[in-house]
Amino acid sequence: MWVVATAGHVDHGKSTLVRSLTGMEPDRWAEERRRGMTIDLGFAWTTLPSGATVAFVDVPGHERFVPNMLAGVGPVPAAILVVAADEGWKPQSAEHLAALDALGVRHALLVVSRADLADPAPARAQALEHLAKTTIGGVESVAVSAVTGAGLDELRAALDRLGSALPTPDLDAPVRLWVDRAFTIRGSGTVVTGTLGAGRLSAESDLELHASSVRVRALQALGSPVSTVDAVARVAVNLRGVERSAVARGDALVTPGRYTFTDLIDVRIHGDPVAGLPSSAVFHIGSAAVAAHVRPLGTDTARLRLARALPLHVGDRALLRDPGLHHVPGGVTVLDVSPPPLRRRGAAAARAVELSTMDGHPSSADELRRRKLVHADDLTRMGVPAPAPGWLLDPAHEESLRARLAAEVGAYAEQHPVDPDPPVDAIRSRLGLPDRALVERLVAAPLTIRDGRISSGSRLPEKLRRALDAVRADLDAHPFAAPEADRLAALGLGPKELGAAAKAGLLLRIADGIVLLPSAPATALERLARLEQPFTLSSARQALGTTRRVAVPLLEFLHRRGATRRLPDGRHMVAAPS
Ligand SMILES: Nc1nc2c(ncn2[C@@H]2O[C@H](COP(=O)(O)OP(=O)(O)OP(=O)(O)O)[C@@H](O)[C@H]2O)c(=O)[nH]1
Ligand SMILES: [Mg+2]
Repeated sequence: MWVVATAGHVDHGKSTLVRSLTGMEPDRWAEERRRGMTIDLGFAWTTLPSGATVAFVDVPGHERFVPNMLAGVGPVPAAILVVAADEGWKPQSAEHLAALDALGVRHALLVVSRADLADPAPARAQALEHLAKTTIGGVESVAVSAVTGAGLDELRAALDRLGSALPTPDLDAPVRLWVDRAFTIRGSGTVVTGTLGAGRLSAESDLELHASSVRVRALQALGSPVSTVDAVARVAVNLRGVERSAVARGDALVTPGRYTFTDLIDVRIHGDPVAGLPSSAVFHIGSAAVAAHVRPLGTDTARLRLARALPLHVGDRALLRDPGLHHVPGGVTVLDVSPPPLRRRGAAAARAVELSTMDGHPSSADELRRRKLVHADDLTRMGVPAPAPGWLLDPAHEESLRARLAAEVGAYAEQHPVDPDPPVDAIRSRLGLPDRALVERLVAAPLTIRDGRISSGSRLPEKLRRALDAVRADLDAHPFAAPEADRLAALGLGPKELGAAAKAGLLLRIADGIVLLPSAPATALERLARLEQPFTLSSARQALGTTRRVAVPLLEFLHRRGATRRLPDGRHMVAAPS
């Protein structure tokens, strides 16, 4: 099956043509038949001489119903432009053609209708001239009369040629079925219909509707139940557990995890200059028509804030229309479905420059360069093929993160001399990364991860080590000249750092603020043992070459250890070795 939409000015004979070709009535509503005018979309199908089935989406030509027309042609890859021989080119001939062009419809056929009423040649020449100016270019044309039947066989043959020239649909592509009708069938529940442009639908499969999961209960194509439907096709989907009121034209059923539901996009606008656009317009894609606030960014690019989120991909073609002005500005190409916020001063100007380099062609390398860090699942949802699963890092960004990580690990160690190894999560949050797995990936030798912490191998940070080296050098020269408070302060050695040094066995803390080398007690004992026993504090101070500030706590320290004894008269003696 393939699907073709009609297009053309009001009353030019679109519905009559569909009726003549299919024997089915495209004007479904009594009001349409009473007024002799199509209001909403009509659906019909027939078998062509080749045996192929073609389904028609018949659209209204009246200018008031252009939104319905757009909903019909939006998801359809081919169109029949109908121009009446007796009327020639008219405003909605032009508007519909511009819409087809903007939406990227490349395959079309010109039908000059009502050929029994006038010579079709002038209308044909006029229409071909307009078509030639669009990306549709040259097309086949057929003159027909629904009254006499002239040209209908030729038209059937031309339709077969149009159908066989269409690109083969990608059946592995994700599904995005834009709903054009939603109704209830007694006993079955909610049914939606649409044109399946790509991919494959199966009964009992799961889809997303408004970013939540729904299940397909049953499928129909061309009025008959089927278990799977391949694109391109008209399809009716019976949904399980979805209220009729929860779904309407303009919604889309999509393959789970394959589309970004977004209300903020950056786009390129083709045709009219962006500066001339109104600040509010209607964004049309598929069967959806959503109010959009337009913020120009650059000469042909803009940021659109949509009134509701739509499932979109980078590269989607859409259309912006100002309902007040009955003309179609050029189409829109979606450049970014997850654009960065523009908060900083100058961010909008920078973004405009960036957008000028983007073309809507999905590229993971470009996305990585711009985003620096992105999850493969998010790329997939943007319609950008991911080169690998999981988190993806721009190579240049990865290098700079690795350097920042090493610096953060060092900084953490300085702030936490006692426990210098930072928890992985502390570094994750300092680097502003969304996942521990990324930190683990950035940790490189000499750093390692041990027990959920990043270890730099050396227990003490560099700055602390240098300060301690200075103190130890002083003490090597004068073992009992404990550094004064101002010296310690100058070296950045507070109680925390001294505690860490003590823990690491680099210094011995004999009292608050009094540090010596760990070898000091043994050296002291050696010298004190050479004194006449017992000895006074004063002689101990002289033997050690120090002051009371150190001698008093040192003797207390030795006493606590049982290395010296204190006599009732206040003198000291070295305890006999036991
Ligand atoms: N003489 C003649 N009249 C035709 C032919 N095709 C359509 N008509 C008449 O033209 C009028 C409009 O035809 P429709 O098929 O309703 O036109 P339409 O393009 O579907 O109109 P909208 O859906 O309202 O845009 C009707 O009165 C038709 O009977 C034809 O080939 N010859
Ligand atoms: Mg009609």
